[in-house]
Amino acid sequence: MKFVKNASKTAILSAIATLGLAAAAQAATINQSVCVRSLNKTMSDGASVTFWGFTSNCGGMSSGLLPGPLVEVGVYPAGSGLTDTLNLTLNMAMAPQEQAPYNGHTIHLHGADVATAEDGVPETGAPVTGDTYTWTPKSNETGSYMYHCHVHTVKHLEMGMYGPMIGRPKNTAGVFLNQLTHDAATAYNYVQNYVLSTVDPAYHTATGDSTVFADYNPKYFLISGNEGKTTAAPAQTLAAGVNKKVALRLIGIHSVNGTFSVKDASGNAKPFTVYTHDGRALATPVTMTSLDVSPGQRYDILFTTPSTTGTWYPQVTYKNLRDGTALSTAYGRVTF
Ligand SMILES: [Cu+2]
Repeated sequence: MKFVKNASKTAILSAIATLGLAAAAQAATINQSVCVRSLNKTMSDGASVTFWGFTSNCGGMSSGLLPGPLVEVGVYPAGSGLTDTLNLTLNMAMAPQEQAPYNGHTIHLHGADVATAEDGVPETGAPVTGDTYTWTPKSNETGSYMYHCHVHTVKHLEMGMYGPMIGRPKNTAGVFLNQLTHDAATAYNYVQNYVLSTVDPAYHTATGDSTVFADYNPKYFLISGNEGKTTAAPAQTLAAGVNKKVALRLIGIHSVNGTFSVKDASGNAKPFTVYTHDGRALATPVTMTSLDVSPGQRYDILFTTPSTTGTWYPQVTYKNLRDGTALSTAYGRVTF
């Protein structure tokens, strides 16, 4: 009897130790710092445009990134009681900035359900001299988000102050899943972020309340910071192989409209399935061949590459905000 009692005590202690270790591995706190640095980019016509980009490399001589570094936060299954916590810190040391009243920067976690104090909006009291922004995503916040500066947004967003932020499913052991949501049907072999943005070079030199900001005439049309003007020079590439599931996260930081499609080398549109919209799973996934992505919107889509080798071109046709006329198409490339 005594032996059994001792054994069970040992088992209980062992179980407690195991639980303690498991709990430590489950919920993560992600402490990530970014600062702001200039970068000069030579565009396809040879013109140089100055951007302000976020980077996690805050050394004095570093350059900003366009878009900023990926921020990924775990999202646990409903009912697990587990949450990851993101603490995203804006380090303002050596940041390029405008004169008052548009001095300083913030980070707005676009689409994330956060308290006003974490929202990075100066008009509702957010400091512009650096801060830490906290997001604890709920179980339904699987999908693509973005972070961006919310000071004089018309200028600072255009300057490149944005980056992708992902609410990515984790299992209860705290391991990231290669899925768009907690639905196993969203499993993928490959995933890429397609950050959509546009550039009106006049906005990059104008400051304050310049009348330049009264109109928007974009000249460059980007996917993840690159122009990708032709299928031969795509903005981003993926070597996927045949019969693979490819997920693309469409993150609309552009200031015009955009239509996304996936076409083969002959220009035939290929079907893809939309699983999430604006950082939430769709109740019913939708399969389509053309998807409009408006400024601020995000969609996560999946397609399966064919069983024979070839090339498809995921692409975005940017369109005039007022009348919908096509402005330019930016291409990606997936080989299989
Ligand atoms: Cu800013």
